[in-house]
Amino acid sequence: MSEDFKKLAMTRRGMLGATATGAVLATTGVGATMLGSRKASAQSGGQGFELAPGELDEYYGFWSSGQTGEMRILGFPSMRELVRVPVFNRCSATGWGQTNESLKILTEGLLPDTKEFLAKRNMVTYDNGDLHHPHMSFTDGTYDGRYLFMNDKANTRVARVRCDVMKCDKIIEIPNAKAIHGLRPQRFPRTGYVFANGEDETPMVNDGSVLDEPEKYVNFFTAIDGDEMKVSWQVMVSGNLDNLDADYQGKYAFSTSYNSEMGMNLAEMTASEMDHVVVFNIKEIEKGVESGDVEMMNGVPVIDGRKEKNKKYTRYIPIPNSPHGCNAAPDGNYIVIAGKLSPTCSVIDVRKLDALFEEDADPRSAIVAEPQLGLGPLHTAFDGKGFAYTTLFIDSQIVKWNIEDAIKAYDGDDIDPIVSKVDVHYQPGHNHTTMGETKEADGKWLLSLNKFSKDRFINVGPLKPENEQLIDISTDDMKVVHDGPAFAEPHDVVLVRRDIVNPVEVWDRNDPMWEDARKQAEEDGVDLDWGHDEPIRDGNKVRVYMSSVAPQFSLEKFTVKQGDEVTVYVTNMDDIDDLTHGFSLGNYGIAMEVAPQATASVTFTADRPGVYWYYCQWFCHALHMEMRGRMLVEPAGV
Ligand code: RUQ
Ligand code: CUA
Repeated sequence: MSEDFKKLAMTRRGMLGATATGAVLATTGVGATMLGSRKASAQSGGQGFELAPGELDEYYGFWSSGQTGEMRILGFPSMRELVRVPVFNRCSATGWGQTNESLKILTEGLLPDTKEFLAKRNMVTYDNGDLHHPHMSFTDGTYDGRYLFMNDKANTRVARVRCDVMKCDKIIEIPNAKAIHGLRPQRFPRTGYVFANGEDETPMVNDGSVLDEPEKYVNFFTAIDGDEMKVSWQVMVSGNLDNLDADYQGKYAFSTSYNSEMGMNLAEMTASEMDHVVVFNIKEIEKGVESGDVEMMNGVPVIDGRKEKNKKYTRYIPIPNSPHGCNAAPDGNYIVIAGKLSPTCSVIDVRKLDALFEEDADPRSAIVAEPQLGLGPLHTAFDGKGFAYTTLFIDSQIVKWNIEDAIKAYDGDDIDPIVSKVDVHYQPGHNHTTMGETKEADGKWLLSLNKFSKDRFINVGPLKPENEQLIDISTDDMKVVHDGPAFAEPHDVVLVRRDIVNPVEVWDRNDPMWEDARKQAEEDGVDLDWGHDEPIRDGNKVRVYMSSVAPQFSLEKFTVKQGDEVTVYVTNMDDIDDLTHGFSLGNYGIAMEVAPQATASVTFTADRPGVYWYYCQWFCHALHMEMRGRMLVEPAGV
């Protein structure tokens, strides 16, 4: 019958062409081309952000979702949400967390003791995540469109999303460290390393032998090989680590620490006037790892970079009270540290860092400016024209200031670096400019990610959305032109020029994502593309191979026995863009997405006897409702 299905599928598509194959339903390209020449409407003097129907955005926005655990892709500057990419969460639409392909990604990078711990709770992986910081891979100081990397603060993980298909392909749990927070890919020469900060300090051997003895707690900075997604090395540090950035030269990385005190409560954590930024000397650390100046901890070479230890690896720059944001300016010369409890930003000149690593250097010698900007500075973005834009959480404002003027003022010149301030609504955390964390910063748009929306939208009850405001910075003043509500809790965003990101329209049948399915089909002597008429039985393990071509599955039914461990493989043989099928198995709690030319699989125990319908849950065709079939489960003992 699979031969028949194949023929039928081919004939149907050949005969009816675009009408019946779903091409009509899936067409979006025509409208886009027709309307493509229309100009976005100009907003009072500045640039347009609203798009007419069918017009396309200039930028991709890759949004974190905080405690929702997914990544989101928005068109920018229209701020239209396009797609959600499940990462640390579960997803009903795509089957992320159910399919064998996603479960492999969600489980293979867990630490052994985590697997054990979860197994005792009848879990295979963590169910939640807290995704703060998505960042794209770099080559030579600008985005290269290969990968996006992101952290999970909740369960100490780092994930990678492939930009060709916009799916997560690797998740690793980081040993030794706790609560991965700040994360940045290396900018130069390429990514390379992905750096990740551990925020929460714990005893090194965290087995209960040390509990309430904070003086024995430690914290870790981690370098991950972004190509292999393996931890390369770690540095043990003093104080906790918050946000980080890397330079444009490939020599140093920087982490803020709001708790140099290693305090355990609010009073202790904010006790001292000065905290610090840790500067990591990447080349020296690599040499140290190479020469074996490390302690192996859970399989990772760890360099001791604590404050009074081996000074060649790290430097601790004193920074006023509880610094937070850490952002490298596109000119490659400056790192801006936001003061949070201090109304200042501290500017580090990276050209002074070699000297900082000399014996007996003044630890503040690389600071070249410290402008007073306003209350609660959290993060800074750049326009590539010498200006910095810092969010002021407590003032609910963004302040635009000139970096060179701030340096002159620090040198004693009577000059005010502040250019202007704009109100945002309310309490901004991160902000981001178009291409702003690359050497190609273009100074067109600024996005302010505000933690509170309060009265900006109709009331939805006590739990309110965040408010992300679009700000036109193409002219001298800053103009808020759009309010964009978003659900929990987009911390951070990267805004990437459209030409850099080039995802495919349909999957490649040879994609590694379903490598296991390919191997299994080969072992079973089955054509994974077109499926097989009869389930393959191997003891109580049963494998069902089917394909889908709109509006049919190759199997209208299959039969298994109660108690069988069933794996269903579905291959979508449609190769038209936007023609996704799905597989939902009613009252078995199973659903998955199968995009064009993809294979997806799911394994479950058929412990409910009877007739169970499966159906395609992605609207694919005029006869989409008819795209269904039956699983017949014979009762045990029959
Ligand atoms: S941190 S609001 Cu998680 Cu990005 Cu600064
Ligand atoms: Cu196939 Cu809906």
